[in-house]
This record gives sequence, C-alpha cells and structure tokens, in this order.
Amino acid sequence: MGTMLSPEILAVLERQAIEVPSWAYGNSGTRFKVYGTDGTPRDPFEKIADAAEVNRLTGLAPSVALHIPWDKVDDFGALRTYANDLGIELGTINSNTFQDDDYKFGALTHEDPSVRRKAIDHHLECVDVMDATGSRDLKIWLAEGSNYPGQADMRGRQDRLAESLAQIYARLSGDQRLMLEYKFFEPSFYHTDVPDWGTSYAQVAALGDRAKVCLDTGHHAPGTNIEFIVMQLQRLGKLGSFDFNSRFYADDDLIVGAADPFQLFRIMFEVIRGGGLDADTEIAFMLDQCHNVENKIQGQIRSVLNVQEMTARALLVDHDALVAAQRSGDVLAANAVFMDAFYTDVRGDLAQWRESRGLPADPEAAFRASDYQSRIEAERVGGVQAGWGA
Ligand code: LRH
Ligand code: MN
Ligand code: MN
Repeated sequence: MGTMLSPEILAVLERQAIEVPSWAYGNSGTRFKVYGTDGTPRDPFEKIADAAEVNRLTGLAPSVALHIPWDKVDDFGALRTYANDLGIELGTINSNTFQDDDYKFGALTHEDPSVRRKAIDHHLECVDVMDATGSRDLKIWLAEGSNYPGQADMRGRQDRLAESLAQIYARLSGDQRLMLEYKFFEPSFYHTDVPDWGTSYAQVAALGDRAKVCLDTGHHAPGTNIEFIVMQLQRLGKLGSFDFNSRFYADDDLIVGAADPFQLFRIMFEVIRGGGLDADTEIAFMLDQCHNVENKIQGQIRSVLNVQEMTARALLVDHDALVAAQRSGDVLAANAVFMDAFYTDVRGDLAQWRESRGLPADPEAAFRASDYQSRIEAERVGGVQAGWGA
C-alpha cells in the first residue's frame, strides 16, 4: 500500500519530540472536586514511570517536565538516572510561586524586597535542580496581578519584574534558557503582570538571547489568532516553547487538539513555515494538561498522537500550489490548498509507519491491551496519591 507521507515528511515526523508534564499523571480537578483514581502515582518516580510508558508506546515523548516543589526529591541525580534507565530524560523545570501565602500580592513583582528575594531564591534553586537533572529550560509562569482597579501600581510592578528576572537570568549557564509564559487572566481578574505575548517579549528581549517566550495555547482570549502569534514570535527569534492543551472556555487544560483540531493544524503549519520543525529547531514542544475524568496515561497518549497527526497534515500542504494561489490573488484556491491538507486522513498511514518502526500501530489500543494499568492499580496502594499541587 502506498503512503501519502513522503520520505521528507517522515523524516520530520521521525524526529518529532513532545515533552509530557509530570503533573498530568497526578490527580487533578476543579475547585469543586478532585477525583482520586486507582493507580495514581504517589511520588515523582512513579510519575516518570508512567511518562516512560507513553514514550514506549508512541516513540514521541522522550522527556518529562517537572514542577518544583511538586516534584521535589532529595536526590535529583537519582531521579535522572531512574528516568534514563526507562529511556527518557528530565526536561523543563517549572517554578512555582503561586501556592504560598507570602505571594498573595505578588512574588517577583512584590513591593516588599524580602518577598521578592524569596521568590528569586526559589528560581535560583530551580536552576540548581536543572544543573542536577541536565535540563535546558527554566519555565516561569507568574500568577501575579490584581483584582481591582487602583489596587496595584502596574508600572512599578513591571519594573520590579524586570529587575527580578535579570537576577534569575544571570544565574543561567551553558545552554540553559529562561522561558517566560504569559496568561491573560486567572488567578488575577483585573490585571495580570505578564498577560500577553507582547509583555513577555518585552521582558525577555531585555534579558538576552537565552530568554524566550513560552506560548500556552490555553492562555488567550477566545477568538485570538494564536498562529499569528506563533508566526510573529518565530520571526523575532523569540518563540522558546509551547504548552499545548485545548480549551472551550478558559484555561481548561484539556487534551490538545480535542476542542479545535483545525487550530492545532494552523499552529503546526506556522511552526513549519517558520522552520520550527527543522533539525536544528530550538522550540520545545510540551504538553500542559490535566486529566480530571479520563485515564491519565491514555490521555497523554492521545495528546501526543493528536500533535503528530496535525503535524503530518500540516506537512501535507502543497507549498508550491499555495504560494502560486497566494501570488495570483486566488483567494479560494489558496484556501482550498490549505483545507485539502487539513481534511486528509493520515491515521492509516501513521499507523502503518509506526508498525514499520516497531511501535504499536494503535498505541492507545496497545495500552488498553497491556497489563500496565492493572499492575499500577495493584502496586500503588497506600501512601498519598500525587495531585496537582503535590
Ligand atoms: C498556568 C500554567 C503554568 C503552570 C501550569 C501548572 O495556568 O499553565 O504553565 O506551571 O499551568
Ligand atoms: Mn502552562
Ligand atoms: Mn495554564
């Protein structure tokens, strides 16, 4: 049987890597209820074991992101060895300044120098962790802002943020990088200190080459043209990483490609257009998701496969035909070329290709057929289940 996936397309898919978040394997929920589930990891080692299973079945997820202090262990070298033995790496280190009473009115932006010091020191500790884990990226998302007009001096906070970030950036060494993630609202509802890509860009541009923007797909107002932001940040050399997920209403953290597969296709098209899947890409592709009601490992498998599928479709866009239609001003022909690729079903071809590489044709079915879930349900009895925030 022939395949639509040319050797050039397969070469890109072959090197595609999507980092999974440790917190996806823990319990999560909403402010109304967090459901406990049998087999949930009780510590970072068990989360890594689950992440390794996703990679074993898909060949797509060779690293796992950690969140500090959620994934704090005594010996990060031992955690790294454990991950390596299971065939994966420890990836991005996420800082956390959103669960401490001292940060009620800010962390890196706080008026009080002693609170800022504490928040900066937390980030320096995260870089120590990176040194031990071999991680390249420090990802900073700040829950800072205000709820009422007049509550905060927005300008002063922006200046303090710049000073704090400069101190953290100065601690990086080698190829380590700083990623600044933006989010338009929540937990603050009036103003947020890093609400948009422009603010993140302005802050990281002031730091230097090794500071870039992290784009979380769930962090924009409804209707935002996210692929335009992807294009612009790549054009400026400042797109450092993605947090992939999908959303219907707010920061839902649902499975990427579930709410709007066409948006994921459009994003991957711009990534490819900007060279973001070239062999020397510096963009980190990560998931930032939670699985509140579905099986977590299967949810992660579905997620990385969704990214692979939309990447394959985006690679199918007939570039020459598209450019010709664009240049001749043929609006509908250009749109048709684009949509033809989007509507192409590549699932059969991808399944065949997976099998040719010794992977299961259907990784989700392979997981269901395996005894992994029943084994962890039997083994992980007792202790405290990990959750979003532990
Ligand atoms: C904030 C966020 C950020 C955090 C993660 C748990 O909404 O997207 O990336 O680190 O969720
Ligand atoms: Mn995120
Ligand atoms: Mn988020």
